[in-house]
Amino acid sequence: MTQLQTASTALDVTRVGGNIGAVVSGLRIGADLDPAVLAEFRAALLKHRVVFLRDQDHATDTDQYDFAAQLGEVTSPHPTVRGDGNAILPIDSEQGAANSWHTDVTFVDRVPAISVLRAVTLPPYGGTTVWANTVNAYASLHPGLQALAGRLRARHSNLFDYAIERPVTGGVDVKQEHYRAEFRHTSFLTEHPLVRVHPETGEPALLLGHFAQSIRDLSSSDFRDLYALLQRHITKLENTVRWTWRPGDIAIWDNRSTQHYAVADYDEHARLLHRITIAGDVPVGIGGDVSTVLEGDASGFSSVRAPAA
Ligand SMILES: O=C(O)CCC(=O)C(=O)O
Ligand SMILES: [Fe+2]
Repeated sequence: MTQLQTASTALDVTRVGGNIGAVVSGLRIGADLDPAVLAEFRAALLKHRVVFLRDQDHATDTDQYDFAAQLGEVTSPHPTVRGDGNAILPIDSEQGAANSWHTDVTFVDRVPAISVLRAVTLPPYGGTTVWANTVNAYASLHPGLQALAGRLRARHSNLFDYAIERPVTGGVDVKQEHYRAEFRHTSFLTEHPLVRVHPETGEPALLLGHFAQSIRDLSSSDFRDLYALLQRHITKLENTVRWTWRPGDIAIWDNRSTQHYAVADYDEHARLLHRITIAGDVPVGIGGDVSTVLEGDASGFSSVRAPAA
């Protein structure tokens, strides 16, 4: 039998779905990871779009931060939400649920590259998270639709209409209202190419999700129909992976090639995760066009990484 010459691998990568998602084992998060391990980890992340680490029960906020800092520049918690005042954005069921499809923080020009999400408190049932592959969604479109999408630019705002995306049932909750007000206290509006080229892999990906509010020079009804059509391709079940959280789990996703959705099916149970994001580039379209800021200054969120030439 021929011996396959492969680089020594420190990590085990086990796919979860055929189009997205893998469990990575052999990595204990914290400071000072071996550069070779980090390189392998990053390659797995770029390939599988979202990777899951299990059994990281030792991990504290500091371990999460130290790990994240080895993946790139850590951003502040959020452009409008204070979080822990340093790097962590608590994803707390008391403040609401992210149960609509989105890519994180697309209302600024410097869309985060990577998100690192750690389970802190989990409900006894439900509360899964689903990710979808936006590179695959683009690649599987009809060439005519690819050409159409490639010519368009969408406007993303943090003032999107929660009432439409997430109908409130059972009255308005004070903590949720407070969070919503904090989220919206400064308005951001950024125009992105609808198809962005992934800065590390060169792959085209659809850039949409719930912060997208309009498409330049398109009527709102045409926007809604086109948005629905493209989101349907993105969120086709075969293009997704659904993760059932266990204590000690950490999910890391490439925010440039995915959308995600937090399934809010855990009744009144508490659910808390801690998120850290890694700074990303300003998106560039397939024609070389760059995202432009229409409103808001995100310099306090992360430094701007110039678009790759
Ligand atoms: O609650 C979750 O599982 C994910 C929430 C979310 O959208 C995020 O962490 O960016
Ligand atoms: Fe999110």
